[in-house]
Amino acid sequence: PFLLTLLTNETFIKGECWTTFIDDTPSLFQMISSQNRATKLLNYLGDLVVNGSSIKGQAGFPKLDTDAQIPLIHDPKTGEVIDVDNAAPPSGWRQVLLKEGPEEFARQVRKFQGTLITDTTWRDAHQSLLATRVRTIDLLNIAPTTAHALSGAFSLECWGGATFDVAMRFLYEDPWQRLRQLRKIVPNIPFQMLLRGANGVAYSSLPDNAIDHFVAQAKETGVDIFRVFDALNDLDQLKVGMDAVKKAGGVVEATICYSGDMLTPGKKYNLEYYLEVADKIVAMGTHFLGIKDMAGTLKPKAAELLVGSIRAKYPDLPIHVHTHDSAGTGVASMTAAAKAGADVVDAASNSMSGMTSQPSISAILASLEGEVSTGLNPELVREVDNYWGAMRLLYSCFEADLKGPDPEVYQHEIPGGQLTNLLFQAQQLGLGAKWVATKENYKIANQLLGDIVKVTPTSKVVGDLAQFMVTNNLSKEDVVNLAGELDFPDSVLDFMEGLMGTPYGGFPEPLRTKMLGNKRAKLTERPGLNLPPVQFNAIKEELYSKYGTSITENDIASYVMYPKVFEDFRKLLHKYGDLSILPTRFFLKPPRIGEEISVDIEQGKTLIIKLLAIGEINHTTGFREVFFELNGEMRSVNIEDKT
Ligand code: 3PY
Ligand code: ZN
Repeated sequence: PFLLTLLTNETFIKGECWTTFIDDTPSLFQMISSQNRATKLLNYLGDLVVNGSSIKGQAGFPKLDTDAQIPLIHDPKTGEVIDVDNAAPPSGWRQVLLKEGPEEFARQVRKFQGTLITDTTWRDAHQSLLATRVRTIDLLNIAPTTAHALSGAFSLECWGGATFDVAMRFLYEDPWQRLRQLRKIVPNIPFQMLLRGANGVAYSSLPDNAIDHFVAQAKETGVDIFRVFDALNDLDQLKVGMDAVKKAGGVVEATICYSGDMLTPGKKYNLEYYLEVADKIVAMGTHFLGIKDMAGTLKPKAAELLVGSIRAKYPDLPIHVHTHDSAGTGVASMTAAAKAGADVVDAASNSMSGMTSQPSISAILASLEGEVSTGLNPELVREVDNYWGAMRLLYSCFEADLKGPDPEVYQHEIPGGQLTNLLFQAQQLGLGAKWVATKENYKIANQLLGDIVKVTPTSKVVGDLAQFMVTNNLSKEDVVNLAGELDFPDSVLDFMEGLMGTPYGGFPEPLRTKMLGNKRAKLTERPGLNLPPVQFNAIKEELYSKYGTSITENDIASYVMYPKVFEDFRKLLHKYGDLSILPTRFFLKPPRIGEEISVDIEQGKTLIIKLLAIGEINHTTGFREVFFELNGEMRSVNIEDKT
């Protein structure tokens, strides 16, 4: 049809005005562009049909075989259905932030009579339960409803942590586009991200100017509140992230990472230690103090003691507590934190809560009912969750299938997201029987490394060492005795070199010296001081020459954070186009013959695609022709059969 349109275009026939032809006939070129996009999409679907899903970590197909329904939510006063697509959402805490700025916003949150809620469903909950695989389209679909139903929330945690690289690496989507699109739909609830201090959203330190650039982009694209942590509670490393947020004008939530159960006598990380870290963070200047219990080892009594002690010392400091429900005490711990004076606690939508995720939002509201107000309406919260129940089925192929709480978390101290990840890996490798050995060796690896605070990236170091020990059948003594000869995982050597900062109490010796040998030097100061600054102009030139001038500052930030991941993502984008528009069912599972797929490629433009037939393999080329109907017309694509 394009050729036909072109050949019948009068200007084209007359051969007139070539220079203005493009400007005068934009519809023709929009047509080329959308046909091009449609062809790329058919190539993805064709590949899915012939070769199956290429999504890493996918086991089986979604259990949901229909479109998920968007739940209707009701006005609490009138009982009428809220028209979420057309009615503006009620103003929320973001309006306070935009009007008053970060300091006054923090003051007003502190003054709120009660405890507010951060909903982590869009970030940590799916990072912890579904291998971070929830796609943008499924967040966008529920965003208008969420903006209404959770308008009183402190924040939606929706970005950062593992979502950044997983989006490009495994979902073939642009994380910045996700943020921008969500921001447009949710103008009223602050957006929160997780920033790994001087590591940005990567696994070891980056040059300081890379962190500044990344954070400025994140703020500009839609993040309001930055939960900044350092995996070793190394304050020099933490400060890099905090300073970047301050420069960008964001809300700083500098965070203490809570490791292990401080109520157990003799623990390295005890109340005294945490109060000392809190003092130093307060002295550096932060809008909020975060407490991040990444493994879920903060028992209710410890929450009461820790939050209560900080509250007594700093009556005006807003405190935000984060936990995981791995041991099953999440609701009790958050309730205790709220009663001890926490201003904000984290929770996840019910169907996305529990176990390695955050505790259930409705259970927390019920526990606090009549005693502590939260600014949320329990009915609306419940209504939104119907959607997440369906999402759990849609993403069933990424479930680690944890069946219940793991009280052993007080011993192994594995962070929530990592616990499911390790279990999932053990199952996929057919090493289910080695799961107990993995947990046991995780404890041993932690001791070998000097009992460190474990959260990304240091938790990966401990996990990698544990798996290395299991795979190579090494005991604690073997690691110590053979340290100079063994070929340790890179992450372990990075940690020992000092590329993730310095652990409290120093590095384990003589193990560090033996492991590093003459392969690596020992850093004596924070890594960012030695890393050469990123040459942004040179990078821009390089990316322009590879991908053209449509490269944005967001792209540059992605490249600086994950060069290879970004380049691989661009290759896929070139091959398949923007796949974020494809409904998840058909992103993960081939359509059946005759099944209709509806894809909104842009506002007001929908493609209706139907798989018609799969051709025989051509034994000379190894390709198959796959036939589709696209908006009523027959189209075919040639796909290499790799099976
Ligand atoms: C991350 O860094 O991704 C985390 O979720 C740490 O808890
Ligand atoms: Zn977490």
